[in-house]
Amino acid sequence: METNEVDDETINEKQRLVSHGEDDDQESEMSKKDETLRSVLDSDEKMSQWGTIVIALIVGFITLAVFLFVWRRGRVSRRGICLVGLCESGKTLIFTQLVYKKALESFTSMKENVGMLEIENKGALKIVDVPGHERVRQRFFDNYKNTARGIVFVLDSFTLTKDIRDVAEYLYTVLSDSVISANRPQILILCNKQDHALAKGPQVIQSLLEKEMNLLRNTKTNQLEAISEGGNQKSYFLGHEGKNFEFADLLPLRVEFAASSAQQVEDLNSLKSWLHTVA
Ligand SMILES: Nc1nc2c(ncn2[C@@H]2O[C@H](COP(=O)(O)OP(=O)(O)OP(=O)(O)O)[C@@H](O)[C@H]2O)c(=O)[nH]1
Ligand SMILES: [Mg+2]
Repeated sequence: METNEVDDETINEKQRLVSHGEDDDQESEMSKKDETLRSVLDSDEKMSQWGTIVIALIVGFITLAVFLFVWRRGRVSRRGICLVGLCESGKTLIFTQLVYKKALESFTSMKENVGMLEIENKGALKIVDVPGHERVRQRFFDNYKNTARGIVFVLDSFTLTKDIRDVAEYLYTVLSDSVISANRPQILILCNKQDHALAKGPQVIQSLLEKEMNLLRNTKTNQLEAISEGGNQKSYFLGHEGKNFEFADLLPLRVEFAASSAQQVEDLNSLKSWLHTVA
């Protein structure tokens, strides 16, 4: 009798152990399934993150491509070179030397001259001689400034000391023009009439102009402050505040200086090499 009871207990214990073992198996299977599900979900999440990154990259790339296309088209379509400067500085003589390859005597221009100049390996540039007369120069400049790839500001290196105020005024107007600030054509200040014995050289002219532009900037800022407190004086301000005016501070607008004499075509070589880099 006793032996039978012990046997029953042993069997029960065995059955309990077996069923416990089955529970463990089921649990571990469940946790395995959980893990698999989690890893599937994780990989789905990673995939969707990658998808977002790839889409963002594609959108960024397309935006950049469109921007570059529009920018390049704008630059390529701008093939104009505007010759500006006071009356008698020599713009028309420079124009005839470049376009017609000869020196033609001219009178004060009241309208623009336009001609094409082929630049080796770079295509043609449209040269525009803008009259210097005060009454008409702004109108003609406005007509051509949008297409300007470069601006040549011509000055008479002999009469500069006498005309410095007028030269600086006109130069200031050109450099602070909103279209010029936006398109940033290359600027060359051409110190013409170097054949004159008393002509000043480009370095002296640069420092004289910087001093004059500095005075002019102070006058303009004071005038604007008097007119409107906190008005749009920013658009007239050239260079860095709290520092004397320097052409180098106009960057990214690049302003260079060169010397020339328009009577002989070979004395226009510095202008020609500048045109070659700009084209
Ligand atoms: N000695 C000398 N004379 C020059 C030089 N460049 C121009 N001239 C003379 O200066 C005078 C004026 O030249 P223009 O080319 O007509 O001047 P501009 O800048 O077109 O003047 P506007 O049409 O009034 O704006 C002419 O008699 C030219 O022959 C130069 O480099 N040296
Ligand atoms: Mg002229």
